[in-house]
Amino acid sequence: PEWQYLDLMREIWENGSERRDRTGVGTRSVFGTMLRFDLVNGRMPLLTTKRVYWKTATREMLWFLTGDTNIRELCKQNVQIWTDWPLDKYRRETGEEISRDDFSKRIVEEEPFAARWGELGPVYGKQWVDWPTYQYQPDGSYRRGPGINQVAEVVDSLRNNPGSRRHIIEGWNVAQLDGMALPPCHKTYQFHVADGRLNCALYQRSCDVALGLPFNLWSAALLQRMIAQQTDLEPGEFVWMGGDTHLYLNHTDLVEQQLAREPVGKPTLTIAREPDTIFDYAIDDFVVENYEPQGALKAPIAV
Ligand code: THF
Repeated sequence: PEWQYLDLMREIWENGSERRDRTGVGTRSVFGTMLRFDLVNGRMPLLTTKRVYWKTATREMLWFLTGDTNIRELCKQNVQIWTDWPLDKYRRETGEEISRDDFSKRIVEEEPFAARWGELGPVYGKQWVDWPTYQYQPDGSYRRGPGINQVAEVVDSLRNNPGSRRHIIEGWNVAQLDGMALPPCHKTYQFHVADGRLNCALYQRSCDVALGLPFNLWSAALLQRMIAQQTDLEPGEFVWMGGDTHLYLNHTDLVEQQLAREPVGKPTLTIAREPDTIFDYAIDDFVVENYEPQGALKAPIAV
């Protein structure tokens, strides 16, 4: 299964179209791609050709499920994968040359600073568990209605109506895109029940194959595993679909080193306990075994 990832990486590097992108770094890109993984026997799409910080990705997923959109709780756990966006904004608006470590420290130690500078806008977590609604009044005005918890609703619909073709969690709230630090990349999750197994498809509109995709694959399969546990289904297939699937031109070293490696071993995930709801998981519930990856490969993130 990991070969699919390496083949995709090679295909983009060798045959992708060079495009200028939002970040100005430049990419090689292929449009419309698919990877499939079978999650039987605890198997997970966790790459072994480099070390993937699956705990970091797991903390991020648990943070999404709380509905939080401020980086403070991530920074407290020393998860810095979202810090660069608020940091960039802070530097642009204040002109101050603060380091990432110092910025993260202020976010953790100073609540008002976090409130002012740590907010990402209505990104994933907000849309997933509190999608805003509007109730239109007879005079054409509207009031805010109660938010929709899409995650809870999907767990319910999987339990009560497994044959439905509408088990969807959507991040792309058109009306709120301009308030988000970054519009959602992994934007649509669809779940599907067949033969007692829970399948999941993820559509990702834009994918940083070298830095983002290893995290995205792990995280989506993790969500699938948690939902399968909550609905008493066996984990089935995980299907990943990419729109603009790209490699940044400054990731050459990572790509060349990773393509020279071969997958080793079959890592598995066990969930140590069954929490009461999908919102009650904790980091220590997740046990990864047989994970002996090759060394980490560092590359700069495009902001
Ligand atoms: N923007 C870009 N350009 N790439 C992305 O992958 C990406 N994301 C999220 C939002 N915007 C993105 C953020 N997720 C890392 C991993 C995932 C991220 C952001 C950064 C990263 O730097 N990973 C390093 C270090 C990890 C660590 O030290 O913990 C790595 O080696 O994997 C994709 O959704």
